[in-house]
Amino acid sequence: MDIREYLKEKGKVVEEALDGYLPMESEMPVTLHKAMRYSMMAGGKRIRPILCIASCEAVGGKAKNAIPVACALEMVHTYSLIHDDLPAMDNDDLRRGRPTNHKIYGEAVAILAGDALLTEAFALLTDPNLRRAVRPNTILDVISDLARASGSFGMVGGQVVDMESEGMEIDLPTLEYLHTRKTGALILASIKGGAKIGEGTDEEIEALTRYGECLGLAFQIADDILDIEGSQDEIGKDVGSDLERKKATYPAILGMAESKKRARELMDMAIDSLEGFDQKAEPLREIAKYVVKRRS
Ligand code: GRG
Repeated sequence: MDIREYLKEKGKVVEEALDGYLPMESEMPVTLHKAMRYSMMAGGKRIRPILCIASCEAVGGKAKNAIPVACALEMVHTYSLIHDDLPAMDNDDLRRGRPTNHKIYGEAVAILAGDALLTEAFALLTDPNLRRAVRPNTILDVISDLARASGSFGMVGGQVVDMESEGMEIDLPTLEYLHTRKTGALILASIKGGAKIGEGTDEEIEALTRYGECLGLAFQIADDILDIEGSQDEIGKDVGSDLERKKATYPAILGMAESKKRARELMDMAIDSLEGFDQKAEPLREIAKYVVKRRS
């Protein structure tokens, strides 16, 4: 299969759905809604929503039912990027190839746009269409997973450990602890969310959890490598910012060659986890290869 074509096609489905779910720019409060749409509709790989849909389809579920969950995940992810770019955190000027949210709308609105996206993401998971199509307990389970993945035991917790590690020498277990939470938790929630909405069996969800854990870490290693080897055009943000901020990264701790080896090992382990799945899981296998070999 042509993974680039697949990502383009599913990305378009996600963007159309997001366009429908997000408040219109003309709706009051106009500035807030413009700021939310500015970052949401700025492109991005849409890898979390696509993983959610691919995982749902891998267990034989309907992609249509995964769409609200996929969009909620992208809203949580985009909120985290807006807040991560703020002067109080990474103080970045560029994101997704454009000026960061606070550069356009100011810090206060950027904070509130992030807050609103996080909140609206959970409102979206109570979407009436979703409630008609999927059992309420399954939806509650997905909401619980997303909340845990985003909160102090997940992404926000990982971000705090990351901030506290800046300029310090940390060991590999600490690095893996923070990345499993900062980046890995939401990626894992995307995959588990899709599998649950698709009514996967316990064994399937367990296998996909292993896939998600490996993929999340592989994604972060690839991101660390791209921060050094990518170009600004490819990654849509400034290059070398991790080094400049003395951030703990895989290349800094393991060296470049060993980091690339570790990413490939994790890719192989992710693909091996899908052994019991048929060709419906082919997109997930290809996404694992794409994540490690990507240039953007
Ligand atoms: C501020 C609560 C809070 C959390 C921040 C996700 C995050 C935690 C920070 C983002 C900074 C960063 C570079 C993290 C490393 C990996 C990562 C999440 C990269 C960005 O995700 P992509 O590559 O971005 O999927 P696109 O733009 O393609 O969606």
